[in-house]
Amino acid sequence: MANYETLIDEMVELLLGDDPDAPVAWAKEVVAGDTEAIDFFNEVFTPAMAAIGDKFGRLDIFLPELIDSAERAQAISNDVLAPIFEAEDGDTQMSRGKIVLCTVQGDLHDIGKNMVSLMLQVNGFEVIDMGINVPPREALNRAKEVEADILGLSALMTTSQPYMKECVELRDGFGLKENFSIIVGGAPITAEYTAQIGADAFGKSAVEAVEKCMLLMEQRAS
Ligand code: B1M
Repeated sequence: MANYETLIDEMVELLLGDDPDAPVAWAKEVVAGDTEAIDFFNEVFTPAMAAIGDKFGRLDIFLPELIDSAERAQAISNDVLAPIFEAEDGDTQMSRGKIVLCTVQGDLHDIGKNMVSLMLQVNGFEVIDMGINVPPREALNRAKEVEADILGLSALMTTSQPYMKECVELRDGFGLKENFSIIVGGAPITAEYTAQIGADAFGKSAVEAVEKCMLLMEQRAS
């Protein structure tokens, strides 16, 4: 049984250490051992990034270190985890549904959103990823234009969260509620906030985002 606390500490140390290549080499070893890639992502990678965020919030580290650690984390995600999840790919012949996905306006964080995108794709969803800093109207227009089933919104900052609310209000105001559902997620987002803004679903993690999107598709079909 892996000791996640120790692995979290090791990952944080390597993300902030002198050797930029060490985190990828270390992560490869960890997932080659007795830790499943998905458990590594949920129980080590994501909490380690939260710990990096806490250090930044406490001024233990500064922006250059935050940027370097994010690049190293993205490399673990792209070079170690993504190939494993892609290899475990399910039945991609069948499309479970079409999802327009983006990080909302004012927000440049995309490590989590990219993992959500990957997980949705390997589980058979067609994902149209609009990237980061996407204004509400652009997101809604794209969802309408491509006849999406679901619009997925990611936000990592309290300052960008209100754009999720704006997306829901605009969708409902334009009479598009029947056209597509809205799922929201990101570190500061909660089920309470989701209900408060009238979004249709909340994903706490990339895995939960897939489960919730499947549920939304079932609800839309019934
Ligand atoms: Co920034 N940052 N950052 N940052 N950053 C946070 C978010 C912060 C909480 C750190 C802190 O101070 N404690 C803080 C926000 C505070 C607040 O909101 N009040 C913050 C700040 C302040 C900033 C800047 C303002 C710093 C500055 O410039 N002075 C700046 C803002 C830039 C901007 O967006 N306009 C900034 C910049 C950056 C970097 C560019 C350096 C880098 C991002 C690189 C990138 O994304 N390409 C970065 C990082 C890495 C972080 C932290 C440390 C880690 C984020 C991350 O990648 N987590 C973050 C601290 C934290 O999150 N606690 C922080 C790992 C990732 C796997 O988790 O994204 O939560 P997460 O995604 C999860 C789930 O949330 C969920 O699934 C994912 C996988 O399981 N999920 C969804 C996510 N989206 C979903 C969508 C769904 C469903 C589920 O449905 C559609």
